[in-house]
Amino acid sequence: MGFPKGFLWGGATAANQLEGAYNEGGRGLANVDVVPHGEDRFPIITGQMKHVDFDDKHFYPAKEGIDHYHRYEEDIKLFGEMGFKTYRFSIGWSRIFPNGDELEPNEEGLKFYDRLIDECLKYDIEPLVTITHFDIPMHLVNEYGGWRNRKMLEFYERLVRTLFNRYKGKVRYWLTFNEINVLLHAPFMGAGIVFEEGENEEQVKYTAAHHELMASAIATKIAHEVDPENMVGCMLAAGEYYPITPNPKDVREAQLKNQENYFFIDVQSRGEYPNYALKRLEREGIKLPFEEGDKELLKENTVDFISFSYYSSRVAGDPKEHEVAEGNMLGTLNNPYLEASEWGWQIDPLGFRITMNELYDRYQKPLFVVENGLGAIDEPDENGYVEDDYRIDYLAQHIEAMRDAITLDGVEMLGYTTWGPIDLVSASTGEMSKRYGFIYVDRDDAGKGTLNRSKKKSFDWYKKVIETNGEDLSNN
Ligand code: BGP
Repeated sequence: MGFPKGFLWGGATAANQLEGAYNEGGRGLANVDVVPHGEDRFPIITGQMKHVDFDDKHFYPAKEGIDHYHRYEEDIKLFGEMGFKTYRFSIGWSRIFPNGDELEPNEEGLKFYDRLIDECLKYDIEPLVTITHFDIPMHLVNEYGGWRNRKMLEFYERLVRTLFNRYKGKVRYWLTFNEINVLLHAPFMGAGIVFEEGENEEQVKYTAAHHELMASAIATKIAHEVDPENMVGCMLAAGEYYPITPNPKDVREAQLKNQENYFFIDVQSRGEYPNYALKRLEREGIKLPFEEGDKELLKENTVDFISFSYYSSRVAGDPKEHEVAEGNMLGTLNNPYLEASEWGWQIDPLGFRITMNELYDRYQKPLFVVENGLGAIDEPDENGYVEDDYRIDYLAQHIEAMRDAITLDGVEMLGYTTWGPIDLVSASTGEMSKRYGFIYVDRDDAGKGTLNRSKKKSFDWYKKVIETNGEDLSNN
């Protein structure tokens, strides 16, 4: 007994990390366009440094991405060759509504996604669409302050209505917000927030959180009205926090960290704010901007499935007493039992199974793994071929853990999409050298290279995994 019949194997990407063509087809500027590669990236994505336009000092990798906008046919063909059952991609909001507050969509932007979706369907690939993956039209940031403003609900509603109507019968699986909990850790990327000096940042973040949660419920409502066949999911940056020791203080700390993340999914899946959050926010003097009807809307429009990304587990405890691990947007201590990637992300396949169990126990809804993978440095030969056994190892161990969760623990699972089946720009660092793909893309961190695509060793390996529905994970 292995993976269920019809299990959706595939890969996942995000518009701003691969499309490029940032000023073509009538597209407007987006927050993610102006986020550079280099040391300023972190203060910018966290909203600490105001940087809302291009300058000459920085390199902006999203401008060209990997030029998928012009090469999507070649890319989807390669996904088809691997036998993808699904492809997760995101919509560039500013392609559809260049400023975000127009009344009518940009037809040329929609035409691009028409072609992309038709290309998927040609290879029997089920599209899995993320409505927003860390992107907001820049005009909405400048004019309205991003998701701190309730006006965003109106703009988002117009976007989703357009998409659900246009792709009715073609797209069934939708995700409202990528890694919604990341808005607490990277508020410019997750919610278009730039902090004003001296303002209460927690208040701003939870105001934006309420607005995104409301927007997600509105989208779920409309999706079901337009087509009852639509399946809407929330999306969590997952990875269970372990306590660093059995000291109850550490266990409590891990519980709090987990609650901070589950908070979003609790609302999206159960339809109400959890008591632990209401009490904590009240204690901290943070006011949730509830308006009449919000409670009912949240309650009546819960998601159909729970999707999540998983790269690593995390460890909680006192950072003054224990070593802190590097390289993660959501902070963690070092786990002495685990090896780490070149970027310091700790590798924990059993943690994957633990996380799936936690999520399934908590929500009792089908899960969908929509990101998992290893960011690593690849060294291609002269033909662009990479012997990426390290990537195969990582993925095989995680797929095995997922199989255990399904077959031994009874976790209900819809599918699995690896992150970045084709090399693309890293969200946290802006690098190209942090590669996840089965397909190598000739481009470096400074934007040099032919952009040629070539298959890595993992390409044929993943093809075999899909062909055997996860039975054969061997590397030979
Ligand atoms: C998730 C994001 C993706 C993606 C991935 C890998 O947080 O949803 O957009 O990029 O992580 O992270 P990175 O690109 O920073 O290595």
